[in-house]
Amino acid sequence: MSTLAYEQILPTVREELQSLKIIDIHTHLYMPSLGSVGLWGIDELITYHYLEAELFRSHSITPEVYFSLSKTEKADLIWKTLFIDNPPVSEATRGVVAVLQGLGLPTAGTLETLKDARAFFAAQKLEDHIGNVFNAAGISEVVMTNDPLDPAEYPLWEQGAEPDSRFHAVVRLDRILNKWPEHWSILKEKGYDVNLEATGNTASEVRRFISNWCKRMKPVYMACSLPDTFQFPEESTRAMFFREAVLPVCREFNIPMSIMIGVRYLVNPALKLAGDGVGKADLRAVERLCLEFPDNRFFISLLSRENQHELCVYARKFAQLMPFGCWWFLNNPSIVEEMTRERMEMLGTTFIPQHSDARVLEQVIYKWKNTRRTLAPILAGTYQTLAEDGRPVTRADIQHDLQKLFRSNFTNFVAGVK
Ligand code: FIX
Ligand code: ZN
Repeated sequence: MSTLAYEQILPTVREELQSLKIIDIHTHLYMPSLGSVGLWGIDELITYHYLEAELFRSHSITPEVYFSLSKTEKADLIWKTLFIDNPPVSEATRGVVAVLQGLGLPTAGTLETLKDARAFFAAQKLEDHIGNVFNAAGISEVVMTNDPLDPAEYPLWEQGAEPDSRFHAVVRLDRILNKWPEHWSILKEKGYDVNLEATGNTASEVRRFISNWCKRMKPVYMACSLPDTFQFPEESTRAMFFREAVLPVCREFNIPMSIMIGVRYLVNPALKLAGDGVGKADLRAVERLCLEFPDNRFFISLLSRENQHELCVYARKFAQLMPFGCWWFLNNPSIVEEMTRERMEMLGTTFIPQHSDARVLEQVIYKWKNTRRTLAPILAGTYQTLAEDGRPVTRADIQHDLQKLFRSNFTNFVAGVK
């Protein structure tokens, strides 16, 4: 294959990114058989917690009054405040506009636009709509976040929720690892010999619980989010569960553990899901996990911008670490650019650049449009510099790397192959 001239590199990267079918490795989307746990449609898009946080900066309504409104009333208020009264220039507001554009709908900041969108979504059949949305986003499949202790979700799994090859399961463990006192009794009621103090058979029973859910869900990995204060080792129930339950089950099923560190939960409780903040983590905990568990593989995403460079250093020390995504408050072009450049410079293509974290189905359209738009010049710049330094670049080189970055780094890591 012929080498690319300097000026051909950026358009080639753009073309290959556009035609690539991406695997979205962390979302809060759900396969259709999990029913209303999965969110979709214009009112869910407009009441996304990112937009709720932005509403309170532009309107005098208090969170208490806002959260007493109906879904439609909330969406009406956000639409008027953030899309009509003000141009939607933030990442999250512009995202809704990009979704409407991606679905061929009107995008003007008027009440008519919202009325047209509601009519469009009301006419959609979810099964067909999922395919249309995945096509528009350029993704082949997504990874879910499945909580075996979520009362809205676990009964559906116990009744035998129909799998869907476009949706991969993940066993999410926050309620066990971070909120044991509030949740131990659910395991007890289900016949597991556990107690609040996590003594006796608790660790082995938690291991049995997690193992049983892995048999049921067939997850591609297990996951948890962790506070910025996370430490390991430490004298805690969480550390014991990691050592005696979670990581042994990961080895039993040969799947990675995804740890997402840096959340300061409910900094402002009144904002509910929008109330979380961010804090810099102590990555010596990651270092200790890698040293103590060399046979475990870890996906890792950190919420603080200040942790990103040291994560690249740790990934150079421990091949069992797979950095992924520009998580949550980092998923903005100004930071995605910085993070991706330093990852390419220090890790080559041995990381996963992005996940959407989509909570509403159609968000994948704007989140992946943003990622392609932001990353194209970063990736092209890397190849242009390589060409300047004497190594001509081909379209095949670019195809090879994009496949790794957005597909096979994930599929190989979950399978445990290099
Ligand atoms: O813990 C997580 O999976 C976070 O991504 C979410 O809790 C968070 O609310 C989110 O959706 C961020 O984008
Ligand atoms: Zn998430």
